[in-house]
Amino acid sequence: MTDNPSPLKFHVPEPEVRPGGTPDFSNVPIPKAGSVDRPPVDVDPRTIRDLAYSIIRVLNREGDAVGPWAGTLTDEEQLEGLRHMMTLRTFDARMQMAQRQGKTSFYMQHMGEEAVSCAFRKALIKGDMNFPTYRQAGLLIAGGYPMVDMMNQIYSNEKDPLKGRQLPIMYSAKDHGFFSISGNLTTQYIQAVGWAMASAIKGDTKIAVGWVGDGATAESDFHAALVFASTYKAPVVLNIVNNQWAISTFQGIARGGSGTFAARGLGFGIPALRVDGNDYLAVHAVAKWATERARSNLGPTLVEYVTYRVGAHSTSDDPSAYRPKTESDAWPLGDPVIRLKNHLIRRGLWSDERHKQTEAEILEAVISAQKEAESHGTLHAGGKPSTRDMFEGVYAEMPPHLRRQRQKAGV
Ligand SMILES: Cc1ncc(C[n+]2csc(CCOP(=O)(O)OP(=O)(O)O)c2C)c(N)n1
Ligand SMILES: [Mg+2]
Repeated sequence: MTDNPSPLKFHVPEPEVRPGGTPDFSNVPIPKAGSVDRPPVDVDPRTIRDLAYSIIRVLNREGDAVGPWAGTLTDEEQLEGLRHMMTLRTFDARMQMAQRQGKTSFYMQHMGEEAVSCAFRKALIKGDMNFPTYRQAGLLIAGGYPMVDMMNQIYSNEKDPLKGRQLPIMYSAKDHGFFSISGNLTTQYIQAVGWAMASAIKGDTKIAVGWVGDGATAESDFHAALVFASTYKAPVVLNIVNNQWAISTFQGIARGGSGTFAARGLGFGIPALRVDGNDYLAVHAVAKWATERARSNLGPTLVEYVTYRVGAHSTSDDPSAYRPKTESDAWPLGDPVIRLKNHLIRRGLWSDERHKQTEAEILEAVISAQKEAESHGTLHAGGKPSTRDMFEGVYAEMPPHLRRQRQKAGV
């Protein structure tokens, strides 16, 4: 023991830059597209630990699809993928505006992250269940869920499938493999593992997918989910969407001393991959790999999507208070819509003219859904769910205190 011990220090990670500074992403090394091996799905996890520290990429700077992860989608599927991402972006823009017009109290956008949920959805089959966060509406858009039902929920109007009982954008659609979103972050991660275990216990063939943001991995539920998933080799894919920010907190706080978020899986013996989240083709290829593992009784896979949240956290947030305004322009993995568009143009399957025309068609379809939804009411105008609905559908049998309250309300 020393007689004069030095004072102990406490460490708080700091982002590279603050507002007014020059954006710097030198902490995000970007491997060349096509440079990461694609192991067989039954690989021994101990031999692919490096995949938790690299980034699987398919689309290169020139817009070519290269390397062993390329080739999981047909031309038609790629064109459809582009349309899904464009639809989500337009949907977001219209709903963001609707919030500013007072038609809903709240909205959350996906700008920059469209590839993650849109491409992942295409690796799933009917009956599989997602346990999403609020930033995976692409699962619904790419799964063909009606936009008008999403808008009815956002407006909490008389056709709201959830009857005004959920915060706007916290959808729930069992038939579309979309478990009810919880505002309490990361509760869904353990639920995903539990659902997957139940599916296996029943001898079913359906798999589960858990979703979490970089910030919310700091919740205890994240770690508990990994324990159960690894011990019982649950048929689940565990996704981490690392969009660099958790409201105003940069990813370094939740990541702490760990090399990457994906690397958290290694201590549990769970195969862990990092993928370019702005590369539709790479996201799909990794989603196929991970879902095939789950379907083949090979157990869980942890996937980190490296992406960037271009927009504000929500309509209640102002990012200029905590990051440089130009930071999104400096993001080294580009824009997912533009990257897939350029790839399709390079292959002669698409053109700038067709892109503009499709943008106009999508805008028209979104506006038409919006008009229909608004005819059923918005936050402060028109039809609303009935007061009676507030009491229904929560308990199988209504408890006495709720019955009394309902009688008092006269409904
Ligand atoms: C348990 C819990 N803690 C805190 C919050 C408040 N909160 C809502 S979103 C959010 C940030 C989450 O960031 P991240 O997980 O990175 O997801 P992102 O919004 O970036 O997609 C916080 C702190 C909450 N809803 N639940
Ligand atoms: Mg985040």
